[in-house]
Order: sequence, then structure tokens, then C-alpha cells
Amino acid sequence: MRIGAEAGERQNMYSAAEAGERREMSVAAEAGEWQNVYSAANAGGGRKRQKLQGAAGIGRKRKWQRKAVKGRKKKEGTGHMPMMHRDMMHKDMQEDLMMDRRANILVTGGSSSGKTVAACNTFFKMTIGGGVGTEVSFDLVANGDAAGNDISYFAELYRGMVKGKMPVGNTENDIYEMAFRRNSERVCQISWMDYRGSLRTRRRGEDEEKWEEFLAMLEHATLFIYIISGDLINDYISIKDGSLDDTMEKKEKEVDIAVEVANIKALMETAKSIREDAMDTPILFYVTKSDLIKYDDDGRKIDGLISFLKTNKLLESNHKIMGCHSTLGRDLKLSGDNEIIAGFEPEGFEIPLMLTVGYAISESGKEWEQEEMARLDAAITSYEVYIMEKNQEKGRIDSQFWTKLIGIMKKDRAVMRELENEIEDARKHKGELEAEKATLEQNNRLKQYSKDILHYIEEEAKGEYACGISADGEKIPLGEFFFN
Ligand SMILES: Nc1nc2c(ncn2[C@@H]2O[C@H](COP(=O)(O)OP(=O)(O)OP(=O)(O)O)[C@@H](O)[C@H]2O)c(=O)[nH]1
Ligand SMILES: [Mg+2]
Repeated sequence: MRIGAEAGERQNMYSAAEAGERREMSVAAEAGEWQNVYSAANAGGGRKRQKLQGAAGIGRKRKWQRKAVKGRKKKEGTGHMPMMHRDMMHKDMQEDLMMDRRANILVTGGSSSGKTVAACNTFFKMTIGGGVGTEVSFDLVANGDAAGNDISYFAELYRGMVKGKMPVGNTENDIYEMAFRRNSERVCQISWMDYRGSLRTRRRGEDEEKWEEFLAMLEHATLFIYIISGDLINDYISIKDGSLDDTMEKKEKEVDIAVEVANIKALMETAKSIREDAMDTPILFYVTKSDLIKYDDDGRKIDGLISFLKTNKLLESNHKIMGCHSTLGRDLKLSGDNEIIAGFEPEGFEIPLMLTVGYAISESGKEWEQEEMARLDAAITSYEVYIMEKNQEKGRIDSQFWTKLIGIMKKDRAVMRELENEIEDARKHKGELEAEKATLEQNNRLKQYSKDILHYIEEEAKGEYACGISADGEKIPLGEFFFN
């Protein structure tokens, strides 16, 4: 009964036009992956959020962390050689780390801001489109049955766009699950949520559920992504440069801008109220439809965004801030009834995803290195303690009065040899751990992977699609947001 209900609910999310094909694909998949999320949404209260988190795989203790704890426990006894199955632990941790890593991409923004077009183009480019990168390649693959359906769904929307049809607006939150790969190795899982709702008013009834889902994602979002439509930035520029006279139109646009600013502030406030690390979590201002900004130059498009943020005091929050933009085509032409007539050449869509994944991997690389360092330091210390204890035992034998009188007795000689062997062994292990510590940084694969992603964004996208933004509105390198 429950599964039946899920299927029904999920179907409503797609417009009648898509329903036919999508329905067939969805029903079976609902039973598995999606069920957790949506039955959770039906359950109500705090449970709902917990379950949603469970389904999104957030908040779970990582396997390798549990192992590391076990490893430490073993060494606690004294007198025994510290137990360090170093090689085994090391490999396990690296592997577990890869698949437990998640990037939670929460895309917020006003209605018609371009969220669905962004999701569709991102997923198309990184799945069916063949991925990105030259030296190192990146792509997305299905992660579970529902994800396979998501790919077909986006392929369908994309095919529509190629033929001129824009995606139809949806009315529910949607969460898409994929796995991110680097050179065909899965390095990170992705949850992408397209949030369809107001950021400022907490409404009742059905919307309450959307809001709960949204909060769960906001709490675990890797970055805060806020979409600003290029036409709003263009309006801002036109008001500023005086090309819009003091007309009704200008007044209307001023209201739109004020509403957008209020939405952004609401997002920041909500984030602060539900997570302690809100201020340490970067905000990505993502300008969609950048073809609608009247400048040709990409750098100037970003300048327009920066000016908008600065004027509206959105850079003063102490958040780390990044900006980026994308477009369906520099010379895109739309008809009166929203059909693409010409110029369909999508650009920049993979950047927000690459930034989020790169940041997530970078953060987890940092965490891994700190934890590894602590583990190695603890192990090295325990070997030092062990060596000291063995030396004390040797000392005790040495200082026995008959040792001084007649030299080491025969039975003690064997004990001494044993002690010396143990000390030598321990020194060897300690040396290995020290060597491991010295090469830890270069063995940090996550750090390398995040560097590859940063390199892609900076080189392939030539720095024109994305940059960091300082509190006083200067462009700063994206590298400052990454662990290096
Ligand atoms: N010029 C231009 N228009 C775009 C671009 N991307 C989207 N649009 C227009 O913006 C409209 C809305 O895009 P969507 O992706 O559906 O926006 P959304 O945020 O998902 O909208 P809702 O789900 O209804 O809130 C499209 O129908 C297009 O008319 C772009 O790159 N350039
Ligand atoms: Mg949409």
C-alpha cells in the first residue's frame, strides 16, 4: 500500500507530458531508492528528517572511522607489541573513503530562475555527454535504479531542448542521485536537490513537507548554491548605468531585485539557524541565463554579479563566497512562446557541480590527513612508550647486584636478547610509521583528486566561468577554497 502511494506521489512530480514514459520507469524504482525519501516525507515530524538523511546517506559514521577506532583500541595494553596492521588498515581506509564521500548539491533560487535547465544540462554533459576534462576525465554514472531513471529523464529533457522545447516547470522538490567518477573510478556520491519553494515563508500543509526536506538538505549541503537569473543581474546593471529611465518598468525591476536580496538573506539566516558550521560553508552565487547580461565579456558578467552583491551588502556576511555563470547559448534566441529558435550551445553548466565535488573531496582529504596524522602520532608514541618500557626492563637486569658482581646470568642473558629483539622490532615499526607520516601528503589521493578538479575549472574553463570573491568585492583564486 505504501509503495503504491509512493508511486502515485512521485508521478505527480512530472508534468502530464512526461508522465507517460516517466511513469513506467519510476514505479519499480520507487519501491527501492526513492521509497525511503518519500515515505519519510509522509511520516511527518522529526522522523521524516532523520529518514531523509538516512536515504541521502548523511550522518552515518564512516566505516573507516570505526576501523581506525578499533585499531587504536588494540594498542592500549602495555607490555605487548603495539598492534598496527598498517598496510591493511591503510588500504581499507582509502577505499572506504571513496565511496562514503558525498557531495550534497542543494540548488536554491526563485521560480523560473533556471534550476531545472541547470540540472538537466549538468547531468547531460556529465553522463550521456561523455564527461569533462582531457588529461583527467570526470563523469557521472547511475547510482542505483532510480538514478538510471534520472539519466533517462534528463536525456529526454535535453532531447526536447535540442528540438527547441524548454523543460516544463515542476512543483515538487526533486532529489537526483548519481556517482561521480574520475578516470572511471567512483570517488564520490552525489545528491542534487532542486528546491521548489519559497525561502522566506514557512507555509502549511503540503509545503511544510517540502520545507522539511529542504532543511534536511540545507543542513548537509556541501555548499550553499543560490541561483540568480542573468536577467536580474542585467536589470541591476541597467538601473545602475542609467539605461532604464525612471519608469514603471524600472520600479518593478527594483522590487524584483529587493525580493531577490531578501531571499538570499533568508537563505543565509536559515542556514545559520540550523548549522553551526554555516559560516565555514561557502556560498556559490550561480548566475544562470548569462546570455541575458548585456556584456559580451565573461569577466564583465562576473563583475556585474560582484557589483550586485556588493551594493546589496551581501559580501559582508563573512561567508566565503564564489561566483559562476552558465548559459544555454551566447546567442540564444527564444520565441514568444518560449521555444528555442537558434543558438543552443550550452556552456558552463558543469562548473557548479565540479566546484561542489572538488570542495567536498578537498574537505574530506583534509579531514583524512588530519586523522591519519593523529593516528600515526598516537601509534608512534605507543612504540616509544613500549621501547622505553623494554629499556627499563633491561636496566633492571643490568642493575641487579649479582649482574654487577659476576656479569649477566645465563637465564638473564636470554631475556636480554629477547628484550633487544623486541626493541629492535619496535624501532623498525616506528621507523615505518615515521616514513609513512613523511609521505602522507603525497599519498593523500583525495587531495590530488580535488587538485585535478580545481585544475579543470581553472584551466579548461579559463577562469571565466567561476572565481572566488573577497569581502571587498575583489576576484580571488578558487584555490583559496581548496585544501593545499
Ligand atoms: N535566455 C536564456 N533563457 C533561459 C536559460 N535557461 C533557462 N531559460 C529560461 O528560463 C525558463 C525557466 O527555466 P527553468 O530551468 O525551468 O527554471 P526553474 O528555476 O526550474 O523554474 P521553476 O521550476 O518553474 O521554478 C526557461 O523556460 C527559459 O525560458 C538560458 O540559459 N538563457
Ligand atoms: Mg524547475
